Amino acid sequence: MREYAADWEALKATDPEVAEAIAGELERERTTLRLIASENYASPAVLAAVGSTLSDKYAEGYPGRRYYGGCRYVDVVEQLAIDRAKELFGAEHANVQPHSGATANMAVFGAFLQPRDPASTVLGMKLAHGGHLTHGSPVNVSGMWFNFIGYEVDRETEQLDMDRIRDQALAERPRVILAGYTAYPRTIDFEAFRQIADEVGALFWVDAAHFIGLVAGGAFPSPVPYADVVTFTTHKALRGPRGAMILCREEHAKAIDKAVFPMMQGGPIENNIAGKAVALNEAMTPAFRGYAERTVRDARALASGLADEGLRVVSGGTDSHLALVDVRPLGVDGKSAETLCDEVGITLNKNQIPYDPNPPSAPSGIRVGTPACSTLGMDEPEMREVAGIIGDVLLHPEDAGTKEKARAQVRDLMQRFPLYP
Ligand code: DSN
Repeated sequence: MREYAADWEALKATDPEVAEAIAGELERERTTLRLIASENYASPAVLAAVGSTLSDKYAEGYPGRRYYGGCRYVDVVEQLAIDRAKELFGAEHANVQPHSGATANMAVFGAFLQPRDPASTVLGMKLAHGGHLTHGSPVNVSGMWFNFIGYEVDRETEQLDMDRIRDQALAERPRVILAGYTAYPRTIDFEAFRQIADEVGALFWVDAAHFIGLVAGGAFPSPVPYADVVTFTTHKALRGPRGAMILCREEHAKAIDKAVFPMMQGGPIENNIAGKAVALNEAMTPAFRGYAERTVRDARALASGLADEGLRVVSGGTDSHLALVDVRPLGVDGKSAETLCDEVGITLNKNQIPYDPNPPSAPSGIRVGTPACSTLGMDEPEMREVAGIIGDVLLHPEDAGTKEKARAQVRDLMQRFPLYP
């Protein structure tokens, strides 16, 4: 039998317009520096699984319990993903079907909360302090249908204050306490959260999307021993395909599985699940541990380099893959910093900082992350170089010569650390 997966020549011949856009994106990725904390580069093996013929198969249900015939091989793949997730993270149960972080989080609501029920309260971090859209934002179903109460970081340290969170939990008696953020650079005391949850009789949920890859590589504390349920995307620091997973204690397994399918989703995307299985296998290797450690080392080097350039690093540093940086000391706001960096080939996010006096459209900060740079093999010297480029560009926003030099430096850096064969 002849084996077969994604075929670039077939795409080019059949649909040159789509092929051209994909080629353009690859060229963009090869010539610009990726500092978006939630982005990465999946391996060729992960991409091959995603581009495979498993895309053609319906498989509603779970391995061994499907609503479709012909599931022999997708069962193998999905069971491999489940077993590897359980082994890698030491979890009692894994559901690998969520299409995205948002649907994984929806499944948690479906499993444990009732819509429009005042008693179904969730205590989570405010979006403006580093939370996420699906953690109770009024424009998202989480905030429209469920009763979220927000905690904040401490105004002085810009870090979590577990005593204040405990006081809030004692006062509000939430059903669920949520930790895990999109713009919080420090470690999270999962044990302290567990104790608070036990004290008030709440479930403890961690949205680990940003840092689960670091957990896999042993470079960040694991929430799994402490949390009832852990949700995460697979395409960020974990470096898998676009998608998500849920880990939980055995006692919640049935409720979570039912909430994913049939409550929130229909057919699982088995080619993406194959990509998740491949990524989990890669995450078990010593090379992945090296990458995870380098990611944190790089983030620390980048943060301290940016501080040397005169920027203010929120909370004074980082323990993870990202840093939140107040750009106002250089006389710019986050929006113009994002645009200026984009002009020289560095992609990053504008971001609000805690207690930001400025609106989300023109916030005071930027968020920088190192997973993609670390995947390419960049280390501390390169991060200092990058900090210097950013500092130069933000200090001389009108200077065409500075920008031209910065663009050349970025291209040179990307040539030294080439992306994809
Ligand atoms: N959009 C992601 C991020 O950039 O942090 C979170 O889902």
